[in-house]
Amino acid sequence: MNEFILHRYENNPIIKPEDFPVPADSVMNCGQAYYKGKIVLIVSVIYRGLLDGNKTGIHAAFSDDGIHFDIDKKPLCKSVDWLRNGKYDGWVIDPRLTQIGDEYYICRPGQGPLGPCALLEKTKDFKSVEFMGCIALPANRVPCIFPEKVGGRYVRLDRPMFGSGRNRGEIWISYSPDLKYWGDHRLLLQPGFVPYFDFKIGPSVPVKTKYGWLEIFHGVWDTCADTRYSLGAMLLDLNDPSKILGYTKSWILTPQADYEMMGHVSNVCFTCGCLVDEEKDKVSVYYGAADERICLATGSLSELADACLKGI
Ligand code: BMA
Repeated sequence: MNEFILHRYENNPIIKPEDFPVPADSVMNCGQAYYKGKIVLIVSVIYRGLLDGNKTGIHAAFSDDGIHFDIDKKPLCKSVDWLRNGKYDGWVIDPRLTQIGDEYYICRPGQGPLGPCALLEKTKDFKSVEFMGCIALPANRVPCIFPEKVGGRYVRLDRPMFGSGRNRGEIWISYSPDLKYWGDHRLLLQPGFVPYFDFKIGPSVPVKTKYGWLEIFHGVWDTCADTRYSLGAMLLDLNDPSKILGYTKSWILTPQADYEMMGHVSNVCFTCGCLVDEEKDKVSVYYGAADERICLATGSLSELADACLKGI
């Protein structure tokens, strides 16, 4: 059995609702990237009351040491009125952040009656975003775009989902010439395929490493009382990411600390990505704990890669 685990930062949580520069009820989760020598998180938050008429928003936060963050007061992303008839953007959460060159792409769910569609925005400076459109029909929760083209095409992982039954979401892979039109869809991973996530699984933004594309995913276990959100990992072939090189045989982080087991939604460890420092052999995961605060867990990249590969 895989015994690899991510190690919690001892002074977790690192961002709590009371740390927010505007009144916040819950700090849900965050996209993560390197930006001008700093770490940038784009943090989704449920406001206490409304901020300029919005219940949710996404704020950029910057740090030199990865622990102390300056959080922008003004939201980077908020609800966008992009449809002529009807509404698909009521709940601004779960941002997946991908750097491609000097541009940063943000993919987030546009919530509507049939479930979420996927909205794409981009920024260069984390001060404002350009809305690029809807890149997946409902119900599809948050495609995660790879940071570079593979074989001349953009690539993404996404999570089509269905309303009932045991399998309520699985990970697919697809390709695009321009980030807008996507096709060549293939199934990558189903919940039953990973023994510890029986209900639904979902991707985060893959990171290129010398071992392959590192993909941290979340999986949901449906207990008789509640659900439990844990993290697992897999490695995908660098030249053909539809090929799984291996995945962890058990979770690498599961709710065990008080701040993960109690909160807005209890028993949740949820991430939108991870950061890798190959020189330091380090993986850092900024994750949402119990949908209420941002925490940090780290581990050895080579040990995690080994844990994935042993799962073959
Ligand atoms: C998922 C997402 C996450 C959340 C998780 C647990 O569907 O909406 O934002 O952390 O549920 O509530």
